[in-house]
Amino acid sequence: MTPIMDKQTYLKEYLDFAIKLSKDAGVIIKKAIDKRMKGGQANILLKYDNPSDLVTETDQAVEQFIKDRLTNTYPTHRFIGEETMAAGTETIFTSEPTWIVDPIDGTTNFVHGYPFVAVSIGLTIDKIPVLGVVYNPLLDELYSAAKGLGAFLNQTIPLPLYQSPLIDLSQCLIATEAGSDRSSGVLDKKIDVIHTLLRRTGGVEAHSIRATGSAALNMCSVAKGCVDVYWEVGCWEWDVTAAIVILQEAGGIVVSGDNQRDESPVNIFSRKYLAIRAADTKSSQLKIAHQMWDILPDIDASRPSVPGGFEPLV
Ligand code: LIP
Repeated sequence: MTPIMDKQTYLKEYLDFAIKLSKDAGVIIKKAIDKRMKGGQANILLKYDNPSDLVTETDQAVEQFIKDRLTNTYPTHRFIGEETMAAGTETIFTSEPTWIVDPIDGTTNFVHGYPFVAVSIGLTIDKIPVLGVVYNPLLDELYSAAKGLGAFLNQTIPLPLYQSPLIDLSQCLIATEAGSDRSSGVLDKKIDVIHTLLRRTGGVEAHSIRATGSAALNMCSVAKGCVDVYWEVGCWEWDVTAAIVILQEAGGIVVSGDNQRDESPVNIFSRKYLAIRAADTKSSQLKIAHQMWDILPDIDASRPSVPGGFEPLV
């Protein structure tokens, strides 16, 4: 990047770079899954000894591949990656350009061959998410966006694909996830929310619930317009940063997934996300957000104490 470049020009340069990087990473993921589906091993490891939070050697290899390529190309930029943080590196978040990467979002799907697996590459500048690329190499679907440049599927098809008025939560298709915290204090509250969303008597009786097993792909489905709402508590900044930009550029909003009713854009480190698709008016999006907030309990998603710490150092 040269100083005379304007913001959109360098964002376009970063975007082209991230798209190529995601496709190259996708080749590694695709090869690994093909090998596994022919009887190979996934070499599954457990993160923090949690049997519900899987990591594989492919997650680690793909993250190293992405990190090396980023560091060689943009040596002054910072890096936050799922596996780097899991290995105990501190999360340092500054105004410098910072790449926030999940090498495989949907690791459990990767292990089972369920085809909702994505590499997620986000970028913040001045602490604001400005660029996102989410690539599913199994379905060959690439979602990309940069601030002010629009959001696209496979680089040419503008998002959202589908658009209709947002009327009421009862008419919504809602994505959510079980997540990796299976303690009953957390799980019971999530199941209660799902029950309230689906129940007829005293509930919302929404159209239905979906779960792809990938936060990034859930949010990209909202960007596409085929899912109206996505709510998750407990996933991480690397799961959502790229997809937040894609959804925002597709006309959607992402606010806090707790019950504080904060209408401003979500803090990417909050681990509580509520995404609403594009609609003809902001007030109809906020109506859906408030209807969700009406039923959301307080769920603990504090950042665990692990070697190196997980609180972002700012
Ligand atoms: C996963 C998320 C998923 C969430 C899991 C986990 P991973 O990411 O995308 O939506 O429910 O807790 O965070 O671990 O496959 O990168």
